[in-house]
Amino acid sequence: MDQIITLGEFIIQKQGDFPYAKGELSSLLSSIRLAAKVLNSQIGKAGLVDHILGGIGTENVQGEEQKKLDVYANNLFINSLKARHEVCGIASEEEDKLIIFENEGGLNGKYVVLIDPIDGSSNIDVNVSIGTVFAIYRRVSPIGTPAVTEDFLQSGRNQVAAGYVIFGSSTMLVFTSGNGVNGFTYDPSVGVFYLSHPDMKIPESGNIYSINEGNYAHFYPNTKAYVDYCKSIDKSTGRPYSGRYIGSMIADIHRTFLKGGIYMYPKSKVAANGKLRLAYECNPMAFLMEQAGGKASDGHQDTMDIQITDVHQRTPFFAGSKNMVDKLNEFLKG
Ligand code: AHM
Ligand code: MG
Repeated sequence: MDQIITLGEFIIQKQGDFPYAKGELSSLLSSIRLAAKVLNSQIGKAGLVDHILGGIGTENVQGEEQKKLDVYANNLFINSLKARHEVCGIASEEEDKLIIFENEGGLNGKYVVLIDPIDGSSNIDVNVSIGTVFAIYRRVSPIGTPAVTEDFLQSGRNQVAAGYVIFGSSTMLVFTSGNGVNGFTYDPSVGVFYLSHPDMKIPESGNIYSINEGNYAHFYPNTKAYVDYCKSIDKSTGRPYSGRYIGSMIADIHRTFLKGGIYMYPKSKVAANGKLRLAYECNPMAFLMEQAGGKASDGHQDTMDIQITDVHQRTPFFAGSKNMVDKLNEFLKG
């Protein structure tokens, strides 16, 4: 790369690429960038600071124990997005109900944000990568009125931007606004995200499969058959594949973006629709995947074509290299 570009500069340069560009989406992305920086500094201290680490004894809407950092991150993103007056409402994994901004700035906001503030919460205590994943839509309700449920139940195809932040060995923000995928790496000493992965493309094929295979006994026969296929020997297709499963979807998908492979969270006899949430986990990842030349599916249809009826609905999720997702779909069709 012959030129150093910061995320801030990139957003300004590309403003014209955003649909309905008037700087609002840029401002919105800037507030996510700011929250990501603050969260980064807190996550770095998570092992040190007792009042952030560990459970607080309440459960979120999914019935999962909320970690303190989840609550912190949730409030951070809500407050940061509210402050910019571009957003009329937020749906969060941590909130049972939609958050509708009824202040003047909120009523006039043109976008809704759907977010999982901390994905991979169970990895916080063990110092393993976690992340934030978000989807941005234009509202469908009239500007000047409070946001309504329909604003949040839009087809994944209507996303105007989506992205994730991975807090790993370095912190990265990866996003798309429908013109390819770009990744930015954070330099904490300067407090700046630099464009490090321009125009990310996922390899068409790979040799890594990523699934919680501890659930194998609960999988349906077609899923078991595909997992067995990944582990069987066929040198012409690079099998057996390597198995990698971090247990943080963002980290597993990030690796998949860079190295190729397939990430899977299937339905099973104990999880009728898998585990991951369509609106704020799968749809944004599917948008990024397609923009990078990859694919995301529930085994039957593309993730972004799934009909959404509930903001917290779950879906089986398979994402990664196009050829591998196509192969998986063949197995699940049977
Ligand atoms: P979370 O948002 O509550 O952290 O849950 C989502 C996470 C994903 O990051 C990850 O892929 C999955 O749950 C792991 O679940 P499991 O332990 O069942 O394999
Ligand atoms: Mg979470």
